[in-house]
Amino acid sequence: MSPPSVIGQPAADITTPLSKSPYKGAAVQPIDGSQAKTLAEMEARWDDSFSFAPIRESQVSRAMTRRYFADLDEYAESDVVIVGAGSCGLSTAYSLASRRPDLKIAIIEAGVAPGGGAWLGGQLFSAMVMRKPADAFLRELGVPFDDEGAFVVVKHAALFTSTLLSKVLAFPNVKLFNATAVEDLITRPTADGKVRVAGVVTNWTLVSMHHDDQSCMDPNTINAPVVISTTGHDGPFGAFSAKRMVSMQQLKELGGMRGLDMNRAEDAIVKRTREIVPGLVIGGMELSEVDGANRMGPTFGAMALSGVKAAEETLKVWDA
Ligand code: 48N
Repeated sequence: MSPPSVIGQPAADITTPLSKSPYKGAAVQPIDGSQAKTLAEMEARWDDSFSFAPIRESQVSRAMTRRYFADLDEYAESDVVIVGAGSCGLSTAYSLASRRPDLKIAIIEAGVAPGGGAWLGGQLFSAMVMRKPADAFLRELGVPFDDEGAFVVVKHAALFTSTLLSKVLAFPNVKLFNATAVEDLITRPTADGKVRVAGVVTNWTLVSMHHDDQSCMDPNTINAPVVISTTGHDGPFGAFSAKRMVSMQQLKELGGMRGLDMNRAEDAIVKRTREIVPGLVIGGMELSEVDGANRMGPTFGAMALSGVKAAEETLKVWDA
């Protein structure tokens, strides 16, 4: 029995695209080998003969743990550590990894889900606005957008973030350690009595959140000559490195994020993305807590271009 008709037209065959689809220009995906081509074929393929290849549970455990611990071993010495996989951190990782496939880049993200605040546009609305010239970054990623003149709109923020995330994770020289928090920074003294940042101190995020009710849950470490901190301006771990620089007396005080002013905020955040102390570059909204930039609210161009700039500032440090 053929399925009930959709939008008033009986489907001749559920594998045949509806000719009168309301989704104009809907890309009709070619049916590839993973999909049946006829109703008869559909029925046949799920019969008693269907079965997954056999496995022993320990094979699954070893497939995961061998890779994870090999990665921990390999990235214990990284060339760059990016703290925070929000829109700025991921844009930084993309810009750096695409330009320098020779650099080993570790991304540490406290959340189980990377992406930070970039899964929605603003007040839980879906669309994401980016002011020009950030559209160039979207073109580089291949993210489609509507051009509205001075700004562009991605139809769903998750389209930007998932595309960026998938490209970052596909780089062979990038490893994402999510559900992992940076709890401190590794430092070295400099000749003038200050500090150079030389890596990060990490722990499982769930462990970091229970230091007060458990004892002796010491952390792990990653050495790296450059750390890029993009931990945002709020959230349970927000503005992490800015706050740590104050508590280490390398910054006098937090700058204190100012009120919302899109025009001032986005220019300032991108222009001020820089190396704050030797070995530590800060970008994205975390910067508003370093020197009191305004917030920009639901527009994300500065996050993307602050990431591009953070990558360039890092290469300056690296090539210095
Ligand atoms: O998305 P965020 O919070 O930060 P950014 O700077 O990438 O993007 C900011 C942007 O989403 C806005 O806030 C927009 C533009 N609104 C502005 C406004 O005016 O309100 O991502 C930071 C990421 C998060 O995923 C955190 O989980 C993570 O950093 N994080 C950490 N990860 C590891 N260790 C830590 N200590 C840590 N702290 C935060």
